[in-house]
Amino acid sequence: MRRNWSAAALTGVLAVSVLAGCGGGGDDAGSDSGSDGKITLGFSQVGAESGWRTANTKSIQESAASAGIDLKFSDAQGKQENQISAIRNFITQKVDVIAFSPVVTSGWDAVLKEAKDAGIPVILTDRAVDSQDTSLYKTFIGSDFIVEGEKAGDWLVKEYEGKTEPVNIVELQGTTGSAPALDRQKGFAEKIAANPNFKIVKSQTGDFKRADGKTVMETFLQSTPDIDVLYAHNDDMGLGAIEAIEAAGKKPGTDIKIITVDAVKDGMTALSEGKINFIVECSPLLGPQLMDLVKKVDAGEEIPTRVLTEETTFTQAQAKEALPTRQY
Ligand code: GYE
Repeated sequence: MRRNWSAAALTGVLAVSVLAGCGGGGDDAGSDSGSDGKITLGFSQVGAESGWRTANTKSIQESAASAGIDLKFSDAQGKQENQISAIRNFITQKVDVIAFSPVVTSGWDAVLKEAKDAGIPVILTDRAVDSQDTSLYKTFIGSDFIVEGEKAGDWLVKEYEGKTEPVNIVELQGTTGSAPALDRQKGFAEKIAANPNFKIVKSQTGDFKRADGKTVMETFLQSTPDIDVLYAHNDDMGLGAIEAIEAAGKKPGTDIKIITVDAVKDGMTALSEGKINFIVECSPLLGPQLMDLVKKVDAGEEIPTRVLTEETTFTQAQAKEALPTRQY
């Protein structure tokens, strides 16, 4: 399909690689692509904020290795400016494909345009951007976070079916301005609107981190004695909150019902122990599918503009059953 740029650039790229073959070309660690015929993928990761993220990084690194793709991996430590400069570096290094998991949704147009002008295809991984111009990237692979929030809300609505007393909910949001935080909040809010007894009494970011989940939950517990439910946008924040709840002399999962998202091993263990009541799965194992898309994009093949991850939900019994074979 879009052979136009690849075809036009191909001769040039080959010539440049041959010339650059023994001369470096500015790449770090001498991982000069092209000379060995490998596809070079520049990947900018959000950071290492959660168990989900660590599993995602592992999946990407392992599947790049087994797909024979030369991966240039960059960790942005949670900062958008680091991601922007990593992407600019990838452009300078003339990688074949760029993939990244955008820390927040907004502010990407300029750098994405630079990649497009350089003829380097971009794949969004895990999180979306709010750019109006969808020609700035080839595809977006990842979960539907609104659906995840809806699944969390549906469970709660069922759990309190037929009950009439007020239900005080506190929410630990993910990273401010990130697609999963925005969408998990939205999907959940839409579903719980079905029951007028539900009230979100506090909602604050815990940045998807365990330590922040703990400290924010401490402040929730101090200011609001009457918490019935905690909805945490990921397992890690939920696990941090559990520590705060126990320190306050309350029983997580019993005194306060807890719903989280991700279903990483630590979360699933807490669920199997009854400290969490329900987990919505979000799979971090995007590596193999991503490498497949990278190869197709590099070959100029047509690919779907949206690739959705398949996911489920877990109750305590289901967590017990799934834990022994859980990969992450
Ligand atoms: O749920 C959270 C991580 O973007 C889906 O980011 C991802 C989220 C995941 O830090 O644990």
